[in-house]
Order: sequence, then structure tokens, then C-alpha cells
Amino acid sequence: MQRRAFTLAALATPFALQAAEPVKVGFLVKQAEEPWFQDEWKFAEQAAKDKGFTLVKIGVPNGEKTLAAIDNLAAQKAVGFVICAPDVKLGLAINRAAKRHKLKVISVDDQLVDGAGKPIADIPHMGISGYEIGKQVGAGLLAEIKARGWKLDEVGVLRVAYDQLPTGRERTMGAADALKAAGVPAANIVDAPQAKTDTESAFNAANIAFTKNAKFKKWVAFGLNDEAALGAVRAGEGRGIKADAMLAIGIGGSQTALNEFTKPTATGFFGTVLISPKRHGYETATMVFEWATQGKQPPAVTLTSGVLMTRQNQADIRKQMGL
Ligand code: FCA
Repeated sequence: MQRRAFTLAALATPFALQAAEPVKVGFLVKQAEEPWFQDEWKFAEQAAKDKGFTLVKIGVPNGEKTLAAIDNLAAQKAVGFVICAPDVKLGLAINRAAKRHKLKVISVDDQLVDGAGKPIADIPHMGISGYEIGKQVGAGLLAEIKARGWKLDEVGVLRVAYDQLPTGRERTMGAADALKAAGVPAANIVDAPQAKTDTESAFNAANIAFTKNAKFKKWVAFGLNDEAALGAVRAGEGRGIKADAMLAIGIGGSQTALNEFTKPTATGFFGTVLISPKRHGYETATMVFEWATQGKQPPAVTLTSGVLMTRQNQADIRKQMGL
């Protein structure tokens, strides 16, 4: 009996040392420079601090860097990772790499798909309710169109489009559908396809669309995120479509939107549907950690909601959302 106790005590030291080695969880994002992703990282860091793991943040702007980052995480003995991939069609390759290295993987924001475009069932996902949030954008635009006394048939509707990303398409289709349902003629909806999901690409796309549709003197604009809406606003300003003739609502609510709201005079960037980088960052990182260390299986899909935020109510709304 005594002898056994002695053995256990002797063993306790190396075990304790092992336990002190921090668990590592990766957080890979497609556009590290975008404020939304900075916020996600910030809240994932918060989770790491609260739960006691180490967060490894890696920007993955393309497929090659994505697969290299997964190998890198495995070499560092991480237990898993959260990912918003640069292309959702990398889904199968990402899943294979994760399985090969025995890493848990959860997607955030952009749901990974297989070769046929079907969501990959064994990768849990947290994203926004794209179509519903798009409809909120549409409702916000309609309310302000009314407040400004604009006629529904005189406004051009700029849909900055990134349709290769399913959530991008759902968001902007939700907005377009809400406008059509209220009586905006379908013919007034102008698609402006962007090459990437940043402000510059949206700016370029919007410029082309404005040139081709000069007959509209008043515009509403939206896209999959704040950067898309902002690109449209900046392109409009360059062509004399100023705040009194432009009404844009984004999706996000991070620094890109806040910068617009804190300018001394209002721009055409009227509002944004604030979504939660806190939930997306904190909860996904926690899920990977608890899945890998406690066997707690995350829900297959978690969809989060949003709330319309404008220059007027931004401080209150952000406080309510814990931001
Ligand atoms: C996508 C967009 C981001 C952000 C996120 C929630 O990944 O590209 O800008 O809106 O969804």
C-alpha cells in the first residue's frame, strides 16, 4: 500500500509538468487586415485567457497558405483550429489535412463546402443567418427611403455581389428581395460583381455599375459586408452621388462602419447590421478547445443574428451587444 502511494507521488511530477504545457488552438482567417477579423481574433484571445489555452492566429489569404498553416499548427502540436477560409471550396482539402493531423476543425463565417457545393457535414459551423440579415438591410433601406421621401421606382439599387460565397449571395439576395417585395422594380436592381470582399474591389465594381446606369440619380447600395457598402459609397462620392443621393447599409459593425459614423458629417454610409464578432470569436475558439480536451461535440450549425445600427444609435447598440 505504502509502496503504491510512493509510486504515484513520484509519477505526479512529470504529469504536472505535462499538464502545465498550454493547449494550442489555431484561428485562421482569410483577411487578417479586415476589422471584423481583428475583432474575432480579439474575442478568441479573450476565450483563450478565460479558459486557459493559447491562441495561434494565422492569416490565410490563399489556398497554399491555408494548407501550410494547418501543417504548421500540427507541428506546434495544436489540438485544432477555427477557420474562415479564403475559398469555401477548399473544404475537402482542409478537412483532409485536419483529419491527417488529428486536428479538430470548426468553420466560422463562411461555411466550407465539398466539390458539389454542399456543406461538409462533419465540420461544425458558426455563421450569420445570411438571408435574414439581408432582409434587415432591406428593411432599413426601405424605412430611410420613406423618411427621405424618395419614390421606390426612381432609385437605382446597387447590389455589390460576391456570389461565389454562399453567405454573400444569401445576404445580398435577402436585401434585394425585401426591396422588391416592397415595390422596387426588379429592373432597378444593378449587380456589381466584386473580385474580392474588400473596399477596393467594391469601389471598382460600383464605379463600373454607376457608369453603365447613369440614368439613376438616387441610389441605395449594399453588399455582403461593410467594406462592400463603403466601396459603393466612395465610388458614388467620386461621381457626384453624395450623401443626399446615396443610401448604403452594410453588414458587420466593426471599425469600418464606426469610422464612417464618427466623421463630422454624415456620409452615404447610413447604417450597418451589427453582427457579433464576440460570439463568432469567443464561442468558436471555446468549442474547439472543449471538443479537443473534453470531448464536447459542438452543434453542427449555429446561426447568429444582427441588429440595425446607425450613426444615431451606435453607442447604445454596441453596448447592448457587449462590444
Ligand atoms: C464573411 C465576410 C466578412 C464578414 C463575415 C461575417 O466572411 O467576408 O466580411 O462579414 O462573413
